Amino acid sequence: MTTVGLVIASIFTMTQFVYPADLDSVVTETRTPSSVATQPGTKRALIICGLPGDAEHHKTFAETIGKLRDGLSKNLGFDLSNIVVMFGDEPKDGDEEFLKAATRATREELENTTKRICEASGPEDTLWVLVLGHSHYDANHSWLNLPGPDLNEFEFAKLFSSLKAREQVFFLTIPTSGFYIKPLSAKERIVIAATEEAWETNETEFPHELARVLTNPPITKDFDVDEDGAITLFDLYVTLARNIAQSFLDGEFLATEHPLFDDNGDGRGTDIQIDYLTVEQGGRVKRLKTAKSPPKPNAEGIFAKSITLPFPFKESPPQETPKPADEASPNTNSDL
Ligand SMILES: [Ca+2]
Repeated sequence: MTTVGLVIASIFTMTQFVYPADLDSVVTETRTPSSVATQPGTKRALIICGLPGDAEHHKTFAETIGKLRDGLSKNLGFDLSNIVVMFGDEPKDGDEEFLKAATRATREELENTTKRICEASGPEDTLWVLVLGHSHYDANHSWLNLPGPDLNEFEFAKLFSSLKAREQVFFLTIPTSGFYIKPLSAKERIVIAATEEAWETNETEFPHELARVLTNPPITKDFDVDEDGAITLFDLYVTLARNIAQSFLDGEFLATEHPLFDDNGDGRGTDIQIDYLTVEQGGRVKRLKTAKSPPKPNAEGIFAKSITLPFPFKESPPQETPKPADEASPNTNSDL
């Protein structure tokens, strides 16, 4: 990220953490924003991976699920016992124990498990739902590929219709996931889709980038994309969208996934990342102009900015101090 020397005052009410004055001078330390410690309720996560495909994809998805679980547990305060994993494939010898013990992600088991989670979740609780795997679009619906009967976006949304948790976050990381926004959308429910609607049917990079950021977050000053002094769900989403856009640029590929975001319940996904991506990344970087005008009531992203995430505070690595020329190239022939 390019360094912008502007500190944009937050217009949102939230507990903020303060950067140390000498940000670049200290090696990594950890610290938890105080607002997270006061969050009541249980934090649950449900990771659903449909049919992964061939052996290579089984391995890739298994590794990504492992990282997601690690990141949720180590960096976001989810107890491992409250992270439920459902996997579409039969376990294989090389799988980790948690995956071997995972419930099979069939339609029937999804109905049972989500019913159980919805019943257990109270109004003070948190539920994050992460969906991975493959899908197919039949010109009417996006279908999550499962062992046995598949599930479309409306059927998926219905699984969570009775959910009362205060913090509800959905990451639909599958192809054609833009279709899931409309049926899932609700006021103060965050729905993130890896792709637009229509024909973004290619395998997605989103779940793997999510796993990378959750396990190895950027340094805090880069992670805080809106520079409000807190790492929130807004920052996480924009970071993911930006990293994915940049990865297509780096590979000189045409971007085949364009993430969308909804948290205002209007049923329409928005590319709220657009003001934080460069023109080359598909954005328009107009942060200063945007930040000067207060957002409209019910604007997309306001609720996400109120959800502070307990990522450890991470400093810049210490800079290598260049050695003076005479030290860098000692005169080994000083006796001559
Ligand atoms: Ca922020």
